[in-house]
Amino acid sequence: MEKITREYVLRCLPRRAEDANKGSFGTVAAFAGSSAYRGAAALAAEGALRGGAGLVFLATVPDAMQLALLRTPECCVLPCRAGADGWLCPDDVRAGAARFAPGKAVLLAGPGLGEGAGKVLSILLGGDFAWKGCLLDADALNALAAGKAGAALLPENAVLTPHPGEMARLTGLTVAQVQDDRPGIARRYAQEHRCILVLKGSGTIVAAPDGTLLKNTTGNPGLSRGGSGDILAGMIAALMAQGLSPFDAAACGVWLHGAAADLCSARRSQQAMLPHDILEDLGMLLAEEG
Ligand code: NPW
Ligand code: AMP
Ligand code: MG
Repeated sequence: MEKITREYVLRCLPRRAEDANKGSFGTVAAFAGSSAYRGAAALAAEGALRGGAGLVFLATVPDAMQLALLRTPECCVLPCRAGADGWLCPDDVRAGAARFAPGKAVLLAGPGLGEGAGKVLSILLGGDFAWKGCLLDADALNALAAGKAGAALLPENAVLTPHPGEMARLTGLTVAQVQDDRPGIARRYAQEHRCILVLKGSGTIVAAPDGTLLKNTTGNPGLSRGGSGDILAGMIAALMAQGLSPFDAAACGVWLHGAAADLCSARRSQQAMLPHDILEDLGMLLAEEG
């Protein structure tokens, strides 16, 4: 299996033309977070902003929105009440999605959505909206696995970013079985579901619908803490918004996320580094490589 190389990533990375404007770098529409998981919305939005998207819109409950805007006021708001059950209000999710012209925005859904993910996903993928691309993570994957997304159809070439626990839910296998044949399981799922499957963890695998596999070699156990995956989801969605193919965006996203984490651990230690710290290192990495 081939590895994701620095040269491949540098070849794919979007260039920012002198006469560019924010419209040149695409829009990410993130549906994330809940009162229980406020940080996940902020981290996904921040990952997308630092990943280079021209505009990042966030739909989340008010207390999570407050946190996201405190961290990154660059984030645009899709107002969303908390429903009676505490999760994102379905009517507001529909109204938020309706703001984007067909094919305009890359959809990012899942981080921190909790039990509300099924309803959210059935609206976002229910056929009323045409997304430029689609990235599903965390509870969006759990909802798919549990059949809670109703008749929602997985768009072709959607990017799915499960960790081994989520992959086990998607496939009905145990985590140990998933870990025992990571490449085979990732490839089979990508082929059967016509999606880009990113099986996270040490040596992340990126699988394409045609059976192509790539393995990542960057990253370290300093990433083994809550919030790392939420940032990765934002970074990959931002690369899709900037025009990379879903497969290239996934491969470049995992490589950059891991390479930034490697710089970060040298500066802060694997023990003390935090997921949002790596965005500082991502900036240094891109400044050097650019
Ligand atoms: P274990 O525990 O090792 O046996 P869940 P979650 C397994 C949000 N977050 N290798 C693990 O197995 C997310 O976005 C919000 C092997 C366990 O079974 C979600 O919405 C944060 N096994 C929600 O929380 C910060 C692995 O998976 C299971 C593995 C729940 O997401 C945190 C745990 O996964 C979080 O991002 C590996 N590499 N990785 C916030 N600040 O708002 C995982 N497993 O039950 O899906 O829980 O990933 O924490
Ligand atoms: P999540 O579990 O969704 O927060 O995602 C965790 C992120 O951290 C993924 O990008 C994983 O690939 C990465 N990660 C976690 N543990 C390790 C590890 N031991 N080595 C490399 N990357 C890791
Ligand atoms: Mg996660």
